[in-house]
Amino acid sequence: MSKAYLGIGTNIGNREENLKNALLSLNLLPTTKVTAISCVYETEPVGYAEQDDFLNMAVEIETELTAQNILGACLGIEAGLGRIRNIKNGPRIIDIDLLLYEDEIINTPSLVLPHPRMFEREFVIRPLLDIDFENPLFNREWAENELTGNGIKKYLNKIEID
Ligand code: X6L
Ligand code: MG
Ligand code: MG
Repeated sequence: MSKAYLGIGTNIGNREENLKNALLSLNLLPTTKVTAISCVYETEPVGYAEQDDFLNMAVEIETELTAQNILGACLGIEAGLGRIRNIKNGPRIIDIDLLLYEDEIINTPSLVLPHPRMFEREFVIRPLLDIDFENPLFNREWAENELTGNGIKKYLNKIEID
């Protein structure tokens, strides 16, 4: 069984529903269980400013799938939930990023792990630290200027899945 961490973001439509649908879909993957979820944050867009605010969260999964399998599954779930890829860094119904898979270092054209820009993005790191503040994969000493709280606010302590 392997542990992996995923970042999820959405800024189109019913954002809470989109997050719930992503969690439900992940939990339906073969051999896979969502084992921890972060709080939900409302975050200002980064990379392309002229779009609505995001909801972002992180999840931990346990799975027998490989990192490549998970990547493929995430792209499949995104498509299934109606994601259309047009503007680079633009608005999306759902974005599911594989951030970490155990302590594996992967450098292939389709997948780079750990996610190369995760440590620069507070909308990724904040939720991960909710899940496991101690995890050596992402608990390195954060410089004061890295986790500012700017452009990110807690939106929900726990998303309710009925
Ligand atoms: C210079 C150039 C500085 C580009 C930053 C940052 C590009 C982030 C892409 C960047 C740059 C991204 C989300 C988002 C996106 C999200 C929030 C990306 C991909 N996804 N903003 N922007 N949440 N708040 O999930 O992460 S586009
Ligand atoms: Mg992303
Ligand atoms: Mg993505």
